[in-house]
Amino acid sequence: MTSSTLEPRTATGMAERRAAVEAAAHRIRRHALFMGEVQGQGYVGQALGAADILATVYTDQLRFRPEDPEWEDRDRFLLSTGHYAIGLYAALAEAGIIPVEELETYGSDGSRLPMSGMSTYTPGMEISGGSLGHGLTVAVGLALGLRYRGNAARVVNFLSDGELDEGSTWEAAMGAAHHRLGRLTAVVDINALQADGATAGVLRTEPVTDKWAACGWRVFRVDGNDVGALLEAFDAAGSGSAVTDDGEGAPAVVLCDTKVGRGVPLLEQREKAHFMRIEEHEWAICNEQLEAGWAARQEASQAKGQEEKA
Ligand SMILES: Cc1ncc(C[n+]2csc(CCOP(=O)(O)OP(=O)(O)O)c2C)c(N)n1
Ligand SMILES: [Mg+2]
Repeated sequence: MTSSTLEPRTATGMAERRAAVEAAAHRIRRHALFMGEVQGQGYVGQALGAADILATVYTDQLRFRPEDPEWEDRDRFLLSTGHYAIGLYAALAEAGIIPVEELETYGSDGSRLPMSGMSTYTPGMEISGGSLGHGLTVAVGLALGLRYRGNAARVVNFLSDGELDEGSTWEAAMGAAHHRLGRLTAVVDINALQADGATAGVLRTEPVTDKWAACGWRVFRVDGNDVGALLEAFDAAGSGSAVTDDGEGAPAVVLCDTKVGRGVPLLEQREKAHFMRIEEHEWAICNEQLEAGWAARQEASQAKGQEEKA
């Protein structure tokens, strides 16, 4: 497995930033398949779908010190969806907060990397998230507390579309706008899926853009597997004239339409995608498909670059 530690924001130009994030997203996908294979199952589809979001946040957006995960001025990333922990562990390994070698302990007895995220177990895991629908409420309190203390850290809360079924999410959304928490960003993984089936069939939450706007948020909706679009949305969400130096302003939400299993066609087509059981012989196919897709994309972007130069 390739390993590398990413320093946040080493790249400056948009093309460079995008390339750095895309490479990190690929490694996050690789790590996720590796962890899934060790366990033989898991929330692999979510990690693959959200890899571009996680890479954007950890490679490009957040300020943190890998050697000091408790650094007081760090930006906070709150994963309210505990079952997405596999994706976050991959991102934390990429960020240098946990060792890449530790990923193979995922889901094992005594591991710091349990299947559902636990803040007391894992460095860089800000909250425990097994009970869904609470992350945004914690994020609101945290953002408010940081502002009272004069700390300019950004708070980013990652939610799933299933969490939009929960009343507590909307109470928090209204509270954030009421308190003008301009340094709070919510990011929603709209993968159109929940444990009980398609999101549209469980509870119709659309039009979600209008709902967030009605609660007083600045809203950005993007293809959550398009790194360029993610970078632009996160840049706009994080700063700008919309937020005062004291952090007062409308909070921002980045609504990300993603594809479960993204990057591995075999898994993109799975019907039962919430908790994937993957046969032993299928892991090699998954890894091959991931690498083949990445190689093809690299070739295409190199050819495009040469065309543009010519
Ligand atoms: C408060 C609460 N209610 C129910 C559950 C059971 N549960 C676990 S995952 C899940 C699906 C939630 O939707 P989403 O996160 O969008 O699913 P995914 O995209 O990962 O398939 C549910 C209902 C839970 N963990 N917490
Ligand atoms: Mg979902």
